[in-house]
Amino acid sequence: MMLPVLVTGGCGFIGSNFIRYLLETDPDISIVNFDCLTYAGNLDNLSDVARDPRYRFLRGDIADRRAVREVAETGLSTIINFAAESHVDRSIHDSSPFIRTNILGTQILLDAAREFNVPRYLQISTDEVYGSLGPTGAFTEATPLAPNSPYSASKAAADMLVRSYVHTFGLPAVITRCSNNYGPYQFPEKMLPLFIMNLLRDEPVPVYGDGLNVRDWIHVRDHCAAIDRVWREGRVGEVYNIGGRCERTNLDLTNTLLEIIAKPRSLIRFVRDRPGHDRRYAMDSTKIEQELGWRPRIPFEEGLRETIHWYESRPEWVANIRTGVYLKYYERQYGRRLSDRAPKMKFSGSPANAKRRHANAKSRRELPKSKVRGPKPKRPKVRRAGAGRRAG
Ligand code: NAD
Ligand code: TDX
Repeated sequence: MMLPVLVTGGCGFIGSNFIRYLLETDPDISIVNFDCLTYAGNLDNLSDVARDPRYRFLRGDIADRRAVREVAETGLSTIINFAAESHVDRSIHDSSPFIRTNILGTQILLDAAREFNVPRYLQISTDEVYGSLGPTGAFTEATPLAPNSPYSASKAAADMLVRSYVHTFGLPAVITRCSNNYGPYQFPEKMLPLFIMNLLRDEPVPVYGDGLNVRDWIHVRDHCAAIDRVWREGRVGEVYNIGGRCERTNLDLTNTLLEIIAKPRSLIRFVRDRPGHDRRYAMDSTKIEQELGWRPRIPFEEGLRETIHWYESRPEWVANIRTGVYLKYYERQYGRRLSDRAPKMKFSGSPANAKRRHANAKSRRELPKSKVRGPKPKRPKVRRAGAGRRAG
């Protein structure tokens, strides 16, 4: 039997789909899933395959050098690194875990691959490392990296490390960069599962800014098929872009969801924008299509319907996630945004816009005065006598 493939982050969205894909398509495969189970890691995602003799779960942190060495010294045929902090909004709140896992963790995996002569290393990266596009064109593998969020900066740093290990040490590594994935088992902090789950509960959906940001959507199964090709046949030292050829504005996508789930447009809320929000992503996947014969196969509407149905028919999976920690995150991310929302979509949350919003609401009598909140006046920083000391 072949040495195992080490899949890191296999309890997350794409990793769990990829493990299931490998088990379905390769009878001779042997997989070790190495995951430290952050908030996004979920053993339920693989409960159906947990007893498969070709699969083993090992709880471990890729930023823990000793733990990584221990698993690598047992012998591996490949390392496929999915493990990451993956949500842009969380990276804006606190980038520290992103630096630790995405950069340090990648470095530790690369060192282990070198030390134990692992014959293949695949880094799962993202379109976001290229930055943001104008209204036309698409990212190619030659597009310079220009990450705009702490998340994408940490992924770009990891890509640069991989590149340097190929160049300096001859490490047999390859990088894939994919666009926005959708499908089953996605944690509902990302737009699609969040919106689907909210709509199924008749709750509002928070669209950032004007809703005209564009993403290139791909079904996770198409992404898994592409990773499988690149892992087996991709050329060492190369980058392969993977895209769905499916650009949609967030607003178009939201309207499609409303139509499929049969919910009213009144559930749309235009809320304060994500800081530094990239306007448009689009991937040119010509290279993987021509070199490796891959192309996306799942039509978007079909994949979307199937995905909605999946969330609808998994109330237990959803209930296990919608616990206190998730609700606390939701409140932090959306509580203020939803109560501050603009009455008209075209205004964003800048102070100047808040003034216009206020005036607009008053003149149209759209909002009761008490509900219109402008930016809070800045309070002077005055230290109260005795502040910081406990009354004793
Ligand atoms: P996810 O957040 O759903 O899952 C991440 C997984 O990594 C979780 O199981 C988590 O427990 C694990 N993990 C986190 N830190 C770890 C650590 N220090 N050690 C071990 N395990 C750790 O992410 P996802 O959406 O499945 O993304 C997987 C990969 O694909 C990421 O590298 C991401 O950057 C990349 N990617 C994602 C998308 C997308 O649309 N979701 C698109 C392109 C690329
Ligand atoms: O509540 C929301 N409202 C909203 O309008 C959320 C969560 C998102 N959005 C917008 C922001 C984006 O324009 O929807 C779009 C998609 O947002 P996310 O689902 O957060 O994805 P994105 O920021 O595009 O990044 C995703 O694709 C690339 C993944 O999260 C990354 O891990 C991947 O690298």
